[in-house]
Amino acid sequence: MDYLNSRSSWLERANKLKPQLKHWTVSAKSIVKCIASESSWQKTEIKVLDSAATLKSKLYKTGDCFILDFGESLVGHVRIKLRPEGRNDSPLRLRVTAAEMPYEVSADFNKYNGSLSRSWLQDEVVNIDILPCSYDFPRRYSLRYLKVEILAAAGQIAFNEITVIAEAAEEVLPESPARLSEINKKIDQVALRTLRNCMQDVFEDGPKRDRRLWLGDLRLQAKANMQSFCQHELVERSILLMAAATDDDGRVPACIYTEPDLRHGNDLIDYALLFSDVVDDYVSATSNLKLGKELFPLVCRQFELFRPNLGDDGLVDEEITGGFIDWAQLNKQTAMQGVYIYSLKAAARLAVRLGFIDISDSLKTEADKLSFALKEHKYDKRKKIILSGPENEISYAGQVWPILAGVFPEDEACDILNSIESIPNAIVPQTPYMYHHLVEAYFYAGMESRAYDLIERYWGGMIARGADTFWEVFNPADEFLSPYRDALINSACHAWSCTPIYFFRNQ
Ligand code: RAM
Repeated sequence: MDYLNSRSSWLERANKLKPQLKHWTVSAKSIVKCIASESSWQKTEIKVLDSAATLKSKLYKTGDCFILDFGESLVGHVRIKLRPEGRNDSPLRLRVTAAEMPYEVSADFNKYNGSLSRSWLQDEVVNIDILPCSYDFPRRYSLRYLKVEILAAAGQIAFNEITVIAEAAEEVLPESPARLSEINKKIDQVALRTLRNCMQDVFEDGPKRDRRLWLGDLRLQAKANMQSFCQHELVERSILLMAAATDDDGRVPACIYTEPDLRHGNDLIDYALLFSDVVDDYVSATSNLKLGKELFPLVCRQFELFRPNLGDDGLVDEEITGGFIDWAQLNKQTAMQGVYIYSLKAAARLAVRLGFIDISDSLKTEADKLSFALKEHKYDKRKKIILSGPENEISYAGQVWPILAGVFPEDEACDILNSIESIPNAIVPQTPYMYHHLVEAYFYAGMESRAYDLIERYWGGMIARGADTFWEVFNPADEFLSPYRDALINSACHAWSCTPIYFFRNQ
């Protein structure tokens, strides 16, 4: 396992590719208030009270509070310039709450009851000893709104200016293709902002949470980036970091921590398999065959680690665990079978690029064997539906992944995607990650107009509910849905939602 010895050199090279972040200053646009509204998303509506330019002439005292809207979702540091009016003999105590969503800015964080740490929520209490001053908050926030509460002041306080010093590896959003409809241009720009705000030292999954590199998110970000910002060095850095964090068994992590030192985070077997697709996309975009050759053994190692999950019948274990697929209660057998075949085929493509023809052939043979087994044992030919696990469960994920893996020809894939619509209890996608794959399956099956309809309905649906970056979780029928038991912790600028960029330019 030679590649284990390469880990330190991969890390060194990744460090050299650290991007110089761009910084720009954005002033608050309006002073707003939140009102409870049954007809608004998450029951919260934003009403504009005044232009933010009027802020410097307003005076605030202990107990006062105001909310600013920056007019756009940003990632960066908040800067507050303030001056005392009248008595100035004590420190000033403020609480600020940075929020991505209207609901977040109005909620009481003390009632937070989610499964992830409360510390992800973006509020802070600060004591400012000397006034007047310009104060930069040390923590980086992902925000559109900022609530400022004056907890204790000697006299009155005026805020001369409140700005965000925004930061990301890119600043300017590329233009949308001219041929797109107005709504698709809007979707594209929101998707570009989502991707831009996640492009930091690495491709983060979400700049509010988890603020780190996940392989499944990286795969989609890299596809979108390849068609838009073309920041290949950030992709290379992210791939090298993933490879450098491989454990002693040769397992590529599902996520990594880069600070204070590189650490291997969680493991997810589907993400590890999809490493082949990430590397293949990168090599195809950059022709960097040298890196492809270095990483190829690691790509193949993920398959070796996965193979104990296969039975003699060529099927993935029917109760397989350890894969992500989607945030849904789901039997993952056939989805994982699809991911495995898809990943083998990506590695076979990569092998051809690298000139490893024999290896490519044997990867394809394995993929064909598993495709045959799936069709033989888990496909209801009459109903045109793929069944998963001991209970023959039917889910979108269980159809979509085998379709993307090329197990079925285009017309049959189309039949399958039509059949599942008439099955009342089929398990539906829960996240933009799974919706991305459903859209891709529609394109594969030649169902272009269905693909565009879904983009317009789902991603356009977020815009209709106020989004200017796309969310981690979106189910129009369940506005407080959260994989973490409390929607306050959801991320509203989430990498895996940025892929309309890719569809609009790739199809
Ligand atoms: C969450 C994040 C991330 C995703 C993993 C599986 O922590 O949303 O984007 O890849 O789950």
